[in-house]
Amino acid sequence: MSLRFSTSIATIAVAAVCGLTVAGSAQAENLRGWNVHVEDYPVSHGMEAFVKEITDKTDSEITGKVFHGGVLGSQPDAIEQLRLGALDFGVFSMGPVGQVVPEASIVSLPFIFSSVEAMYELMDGEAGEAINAGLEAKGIKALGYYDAGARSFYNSKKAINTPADVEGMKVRVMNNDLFVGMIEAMGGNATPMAFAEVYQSLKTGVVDGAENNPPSYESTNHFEVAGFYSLSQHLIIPECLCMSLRTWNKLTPEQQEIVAAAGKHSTDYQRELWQEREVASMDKVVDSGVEVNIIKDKAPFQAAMEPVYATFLEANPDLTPLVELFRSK
Ligand code: BDP
Repeated sequence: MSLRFSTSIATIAVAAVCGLTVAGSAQAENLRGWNVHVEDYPVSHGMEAFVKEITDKTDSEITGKVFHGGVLGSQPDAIEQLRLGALDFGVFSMGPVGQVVPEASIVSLPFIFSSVEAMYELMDGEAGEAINAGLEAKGIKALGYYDAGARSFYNSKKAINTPADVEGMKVRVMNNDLFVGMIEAMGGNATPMAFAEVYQSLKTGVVDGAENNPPSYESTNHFEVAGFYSLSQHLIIPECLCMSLRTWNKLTPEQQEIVAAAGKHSTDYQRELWQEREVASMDKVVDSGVEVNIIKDKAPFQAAMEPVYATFLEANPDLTPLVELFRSK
């Protein structure tokens, strides 16, 4: 609360100073970027490449700094800050974004994408544009979709092979009601919690498990305190390289073109890095003794998720055609 307050005061103060000193000329921008991940992570490298390209192509008219490791606050807070213009850009999982933008929740429906390739195709095409319009209506400009692979369950108790294995388990989820419904549909107890708190909560038994992609499971050291990783791959959630619409609207058309191109290039770069890191992360957790099990038959998990779709479509009947479009590939 107090952080948000002081940040907005600072923003107003900076805006006032800039208004006085450079009125009438093209305004130099120093963009602030939010990132939840550690510095050596595909998202982080993608964001750094984005800033570098913008700085180079604008001859430093626009510069920027990425604040890694979630030091500027939790993801739900950062999404709000970005909408207000107190943050200029960030990479957000569409999971928590969906709590603000209903369209964005479509990509958080379990098993909505048949594969990561289908996700790329849909997000880069007409379906992605429909989501982008929803984001824009809430003050968020999408510049590209990073890869975050597929999320699977991990816990400290036992291997999960069927939905019944989740029964009675305390599972941490990201901030979106959909994920609470997802765990409850299998008889588990869902706890929405900030990413930064998960390690300690797993360690002390506040939760039994969580779910994430291999690079996040590995880079957070969650594998050290939750040694069963069951490859359910129930969620393929892309991540948005997003800019505050307020920041975007301050740019000249030429600057916007540069920023959009940098967004596209950093997305291509991140997707390449992602593929490599997924393999490296799996190797690392397997080498450290994690018990990984592949769930070959995902049909029981898919069937268990029907109530999640029903609840979502009941609350958002107008999004039915878009959900169908996403399910068509
Ligand atoms: C990671 C996402 C990150 C989320 C995190 C989480 O990259 O944006 O904050 O999962 O589970 O995979 O909170």
